[in-house]
Amino acid sequence: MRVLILGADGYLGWPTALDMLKKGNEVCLVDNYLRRNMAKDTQSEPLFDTPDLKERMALFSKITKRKGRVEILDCCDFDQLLNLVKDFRPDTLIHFAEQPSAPYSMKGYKEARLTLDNNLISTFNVIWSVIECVPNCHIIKLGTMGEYGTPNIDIEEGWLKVQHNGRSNTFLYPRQAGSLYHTTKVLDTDLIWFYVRSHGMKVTDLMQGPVYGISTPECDLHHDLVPNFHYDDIFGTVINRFLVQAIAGIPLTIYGRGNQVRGYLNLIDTLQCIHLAALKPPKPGQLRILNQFTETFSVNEIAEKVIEAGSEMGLRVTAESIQNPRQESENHYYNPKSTGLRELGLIPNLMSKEVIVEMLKRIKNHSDKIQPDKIFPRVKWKR
Ligand code: USQ
Repeated sequence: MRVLILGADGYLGWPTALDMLKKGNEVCLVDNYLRRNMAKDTQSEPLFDTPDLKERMALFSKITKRKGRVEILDCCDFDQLLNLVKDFRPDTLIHFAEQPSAPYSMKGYKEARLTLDNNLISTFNVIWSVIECVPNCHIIKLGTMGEYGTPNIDIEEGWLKVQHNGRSNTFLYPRQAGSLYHTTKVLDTDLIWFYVRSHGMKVTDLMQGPVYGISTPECDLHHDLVPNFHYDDIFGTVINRFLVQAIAGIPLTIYGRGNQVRGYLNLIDTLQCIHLAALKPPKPGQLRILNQFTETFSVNEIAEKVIEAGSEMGLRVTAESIQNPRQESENHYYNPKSTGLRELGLIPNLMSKEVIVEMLKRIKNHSDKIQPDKIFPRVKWKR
């Protein structure tokens, strides 16, 4: 396959690119370093320094003799993206090029506006560059389980059959996101669904839960190939944050009552899901929505698991409920379905004690780099 990866410098984009190269695909990696710059601006730098995309790719190709093309460009610039798509002619386009942080999107007007502009315009440009140059290309778009929110009914996989006054119809499952970031993903889905209907596009929208994990087999070929790993309050996801807090001896920061349940998955399973989706595209005119997580936990359950794994390593890990900076339900029903990816062949790597211990050991090797002032929440949803 000819695979175009937008947002290839990110936590998910970079390991996906290496995985696609290893599998023998022709890969073009695109990024404009938005996340790197936002992390610097908000003092949220990752735990490990990562060389820039061109340097990292040069290193990977030196080790493996497999080389991806790297382009530094902004997907919000339509002409640049269109020219690249025209030239590279992808069979599969994977769109990660969005501002990924819910807290960042809730910081203030400037950050909310950047999130809205960047996420919607990049998606709109992706759609139009495919329509204009490669209408048969399969778009794989990273959405989020957070699009659904926490409704008091079972969460279906993208669609809901509604019975009304004796008639029935199937609609996009109702969405009610809990941050502006998550709301931009809802708007993306609506945009995509419109163009799928009007232009017969082939799109997979992956509703992904929070991801955890440090590395992947290809990223482990050299210490400079490891993905960026955030543990700060803005870009760090909850499990990665708890691992760092455990090593730093800081009580795990449970927001509010800690009964918030989400669907989680290991970084290596994100790569599996994307590869499986790419191998079996939907039909023209089909918007395929897949719920992408492997297991659900409450925040309290995650804390218990990290405490248990920590004690195995002789660490005395504690947890503390702190005021929740977000507006979210702390006690809610949560029963999301996720059968589509398993039907495509996903074999989940679950969050066992061994997996957590392994991650803790890796972080321990970098404990001197942990900056405690990056840990406590700095952004409140409501001021
Ligand atoms: N939480 C804590 N303590 C912390 C950090 C988070 O209790 O120190 C709680 C949050 O309040 C929330 C849950 O953990 O209830 C998950 O938070 P998160 O920061 O791991 O995830 P979130 O902000 O929802 O966003 C992350 C990614 C985002 C992706 C999303 C999937 O940053 O890009 O879309 O996970 S989902 O949440 O399913 O929408």
